[in-house]
Amino acid sequence: MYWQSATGRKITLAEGDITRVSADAIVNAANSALAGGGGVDGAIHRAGGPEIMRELDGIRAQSGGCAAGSAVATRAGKLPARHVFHAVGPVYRDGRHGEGELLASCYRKCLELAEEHAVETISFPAISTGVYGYPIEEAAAIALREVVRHLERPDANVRQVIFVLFGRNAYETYVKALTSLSQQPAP
Ligand code: AR6
Repeated sequence: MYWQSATGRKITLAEGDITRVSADAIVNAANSALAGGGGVDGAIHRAGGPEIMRELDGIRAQSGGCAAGSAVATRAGKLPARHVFHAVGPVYRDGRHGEGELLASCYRKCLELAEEHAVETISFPAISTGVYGYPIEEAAAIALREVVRHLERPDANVRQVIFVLFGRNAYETYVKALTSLSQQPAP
């Protein structure tokens, strides 16, 4: 399933493992210590090899880590990509602690990094919807809103965003969110 902007830029939804999908940049759902972990973070480090963690060690030594709502870039090791953008999503409490703004900010920061690195294709997992507990329906709406906004910018270099969703339920949730977004009249 996909969506296309008036300028021909695309959002694609895919079900699967993000480490198997080629893109100029792959987004990771990291933690603020940039220390690696389970979920998509574990899969990215396993598939990408130790080079990625070595680079993160350098970033950590310089700046101590990465705040929630932000992201840092490394090379991609053995992954089918040039860059990994390690985004730190919010831990979901009850939705009244700024979680929505922090999650939106993750997507904006990754898209900013994409523009800085002349990225044309970028893949995202559903940041914060695993261990961090963000309800996936709400997270999908935020992710799609931020990406559509970016792709509608006349000066955007990014031309394709791929959401790689882990499991049927996540995929179908995104399909619903994208369908309802496509049915809304243009602002
Ligand atoms: N490809 C695509 N999506 C995946 C994959 C994969 N290989 N594996 C899991 N997902 P999570 P978070 C989905 O927990 O909630 C880590 O330990 C998963 O089903 O990976 O942001 C970090 O180090 C879910 O929909 O990330 C942090 O400490 C989504 O990716 C913490 O977890 C995100 O789930 C971050 O938690």
